[in-house]
Order: sequence, then structure tokens, then C-alpha cells
Amino acid sequence: MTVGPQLSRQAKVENPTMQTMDIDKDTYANKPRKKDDIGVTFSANFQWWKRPSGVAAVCLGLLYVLLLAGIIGLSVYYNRVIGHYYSAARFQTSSLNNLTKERDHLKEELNKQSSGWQKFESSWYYLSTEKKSWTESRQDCLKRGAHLVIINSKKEQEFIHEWSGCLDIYLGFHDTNTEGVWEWINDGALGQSSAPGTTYWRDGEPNDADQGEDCAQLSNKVSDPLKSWNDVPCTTALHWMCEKTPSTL
Ligand SMILES: [Ca+2]
Ligand SMILES: [Ca+2]
Ligand SMILES: [Ca+2]
Repeated sequence: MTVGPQLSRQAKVENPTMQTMDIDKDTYANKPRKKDDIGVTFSANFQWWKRPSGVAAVCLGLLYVLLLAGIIGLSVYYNRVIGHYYSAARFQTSSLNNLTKERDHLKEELNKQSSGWQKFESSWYYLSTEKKSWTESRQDCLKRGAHLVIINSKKEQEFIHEWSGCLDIYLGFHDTNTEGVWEWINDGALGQSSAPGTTYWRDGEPNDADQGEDCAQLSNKVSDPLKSWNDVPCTTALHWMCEKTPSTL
């Protein structure tokens, strides 16, 4: 390519800074470029981000940022997934344990019912099929891990009156220690430590007939369940009822 001397001279006049860019064939071929001239020329015409290496560095930087953001995002996501998994596993384990306990509880209740026990509110009750003295009845309940029934409420009195049917049964109530001072049994940890003072004696009872009636029975010979107790000799053979409370289960 040949550029005439006239054009070269015109460029020098219009733009002095372009002197070193004079592409006059002769000048280029015969005159070595000065170091300072080259630096001025490149700084004036090429910014670093426009160089191929600059563009590559920017792209690599952006790629690095994107990769870093991706890694952080994946970490957060998997942490949530793993947290959710462990939470679900704990919930399932807890549910399984609860179901197992519920199954064992129902199994125990079925076993009790099949062996003659009946549940009312928080206690279990056993109605004897035999007749024994009050002391023997008490011992039988202890062997069963229970105690002679202790009546703590009107509801319990009504339930026992109904469930014992036509039978007269022993209660855990006596005045064997001091005549006329009636107390509930307290068979250690198996017994209920206290019972309310409310009583459900038949009219005219307790009468301590013949000075020998120190043990209480619940009699079904009267229709009023709230007036059904009678004192009898403790040696009388009667049915009895045992009670298991939550503390004795
Ligand atoms: Ca009771
Ligand atoms: Ca008495
Ligand atoms: Ca009596």
C-alpha cells in the first residue's frame, strides 16, 4: 500500500500527536521508533479492558463470581434438604415410639380386662369371684399389686355400686384400731394416702352390732347407691374389690 507524501504531510498538520503514527513508508522503514513514542501511542489508543487479555480477565472474574454464587446457593439448598430430612426422620421415629407405647398400653389393658379387671377413670378394679374374710381379702389384693378399694369420690362410689351388681363386697374401710374411728387402709406405696371424709352409710349404720362390727361392706340390698355401706364382723366371708391406681400400675 502506498500513501503519498502529500497525505502524510496533511496528517502531521491536522494532528500533531499522530506524528509517530505516520505511516509514511519511508519514515517507517528507515526511522526507528522511540520508546516514549510507543507508550504515548498505545495509552492513547488502547485501554486495558479493550485488550484481549483484559476481556479474558473480566470474563474469568465474572465466571468465578458466578461459580462462587452457585456453590453457596447449592450449599444452602442441600443444608435445607438435609435439615428437612433429619427433621422428618426424627418426627417419624417419635411417632413410631408413640405408636409402640400406645400399642403396649392397649395390649396391657386387654390383658387386664381378660383377667377380670375393669377400668374406671384413672384406676383399675378387680371384683372377686370368691368369698373371704376382710383380712384375707386385703391380702389377696396385695398379692395382685393392688389394695382393697378406697372410695375417693361420689362418681367412684356410684361406679362400684353398679359394677358389683348384686354382690356385697368389702371396702378398704375399718375401725379395727379404735372403735368408732373409721379409717381407710394405707398399704404403703400401694395404697392411696388419703381419701375424703365423705361416707355413704345406710341409715342406722355403722351400728357396731354386738360390739363386733369393724369392717365396712358395700351392700347392694339397698337401691340408693349413696346409702349403701354397712359395718359387719371382719370374719364374715364376702366378695371384695381390689383397686389399682396409676401409682401401683
Ligand atoms: Ca379409689
Ligand atoms: Ca366397730
Ligand atoms: Ca352394721
